[in-house]
Amino acid sequence: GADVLTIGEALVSFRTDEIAPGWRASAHVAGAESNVAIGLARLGHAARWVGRVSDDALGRWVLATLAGEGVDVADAVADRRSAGAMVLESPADHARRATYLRRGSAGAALTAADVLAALPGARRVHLTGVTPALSETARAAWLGLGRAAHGAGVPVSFDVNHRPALWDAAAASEALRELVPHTDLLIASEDELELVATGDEADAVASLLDAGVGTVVVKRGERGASAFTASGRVDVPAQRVPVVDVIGAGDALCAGLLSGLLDGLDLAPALERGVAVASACVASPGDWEGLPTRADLGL
Ligand code: CKP
Ligand code: MG
Repeated sequence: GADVLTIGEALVSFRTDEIAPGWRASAHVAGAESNVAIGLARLGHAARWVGRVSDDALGRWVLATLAGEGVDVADAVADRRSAGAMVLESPADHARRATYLRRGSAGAALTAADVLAALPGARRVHLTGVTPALSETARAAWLGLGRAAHGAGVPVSFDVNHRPALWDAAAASEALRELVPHTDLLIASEDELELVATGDEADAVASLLDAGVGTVVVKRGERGASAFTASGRVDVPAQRVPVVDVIGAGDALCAGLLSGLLDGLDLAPALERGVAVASACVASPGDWEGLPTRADLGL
């Protein structure tokens, strides 16, 4: 069985300096959940990714790339719709300079039946807030898998990953809060907390813990990350690295954190591994290309 099952849309990402007359781009595979799966595979874990990919050369290239990184894609579904894509100008500035071409894509056609079939045997499930923004069926797949996993005692991690280009904050908040009762480990950046809970950071974290979330991780960018549980708090500073490309850093943190938990580490050293993997991601170009192996981390 898989150590981690994750679901979502893998995108064709076109990177370019600037969309200007005569622009050229290079094509990469992207997608928050597939980034996490690659990060886990590089750290030696069995990662299974399920999503719909276009039934054409692009979809086959996406699957071959993930499989080449050691991700189990046997349960991925081919769909006659087009591949989802994004065009990224100047990678250091993801939030403002990503243009999505993913409405009605193959990835957005994901269904609950696609993903529930992959759950048996999984040790953990990892979900992000990108998937429910894609379509009603993807939202049902996301919530249905979280509910089924949590109900079966399989720990669910949830990276809030708000994408303002896909939906507005009110719609996102309503949908994202539905997964909270089924979440064991919630990961949010400081500015994403308000989407899933009310009040300042302390109040928001307390209400999430009250709602049954076992661990809340707050990401603070170059100031590191904190993890909160009923029994206390740990703070891990970021490593000082040259900032080459911050895209994928959140996914990298999730991969390292989940890796540590799968290895049986306590929360503090697991979060330290998450921050180390995120630092390696930030210091190298690409959403996941620079993610470290165990040897790179000295493990
Ligand atoms: O939050 P992160 O920077 O770790 O996520 C990056 C990914 O899936 C990136 O690969 C992109 O394709 C996306 O987030 C997205 O849908 O924006
Ligand atoms: Mg993120």
